Amino acid sequence: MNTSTLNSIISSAQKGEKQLAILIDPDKASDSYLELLIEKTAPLKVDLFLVGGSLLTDGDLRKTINKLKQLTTKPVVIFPGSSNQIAEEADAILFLSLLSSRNPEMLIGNQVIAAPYIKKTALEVISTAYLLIDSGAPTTASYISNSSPIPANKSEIAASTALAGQYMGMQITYLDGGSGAQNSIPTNLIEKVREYTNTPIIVGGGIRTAAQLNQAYEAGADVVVIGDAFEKNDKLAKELASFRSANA
Ligand code: 1GP
Repeated sequence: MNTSTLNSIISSAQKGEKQLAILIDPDKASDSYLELLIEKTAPLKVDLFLVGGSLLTDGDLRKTINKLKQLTTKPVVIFPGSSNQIAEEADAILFLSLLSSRNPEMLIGNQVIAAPYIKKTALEVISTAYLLIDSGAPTTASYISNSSPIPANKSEIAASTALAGQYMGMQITYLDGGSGAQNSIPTNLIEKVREYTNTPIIVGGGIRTAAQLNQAYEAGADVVVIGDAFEKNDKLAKELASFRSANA
């Protein structure tokens, strides 16, 4: 089984090399948008691209992945919002179980539906403990998943949940406030999860500045995901580029 994307995330995490992922929403990813995004973010040394969304309307996942594969040699990883977001053109898929929920469909139902389709592809499958954390207001992810996020001030619940995921064999922990989150994940919550688990930690949701990126890294995030802010702020790539080169 192919494990190259996971191995690269683990080995960078072990070396303390902080990784940056860009989340692409296929609904917003015209060819020209992707071309511009790749050009603007080239100085950032992006480590991987995530593609997917809690709700896709007119976007085309496969087309977005194909275009990205033409534009970058970095891994393109599906971050599926549902069991039909599978495309063999990607390098890997985060096989998510929404451990913060008590919704059986998000914990195991969708995974059973997706598994036989994934089996027919050469996708690298990365088992991921996925935790939604309350970010101040409902997000598309919390609404569509019909689940309550973990309260942001309950770091011990997040840490215990992440540890349970690790004990169940999950390879990565993803702490997500949801795309466009009002508040990013509190640093003390990331720290607590870091204290409890030794899987790589991905953090995303509402990160809009270099300072927030740095705080997430300092708290123990190995990979930080930014999506919404790149769509809304033209200057962000420049701001992050100076931060990334100063901290490389
Ligand atoms: C959302 O973690 C990702 O699932 C990224 O969030 O779009 O707010 O950057 P943003």
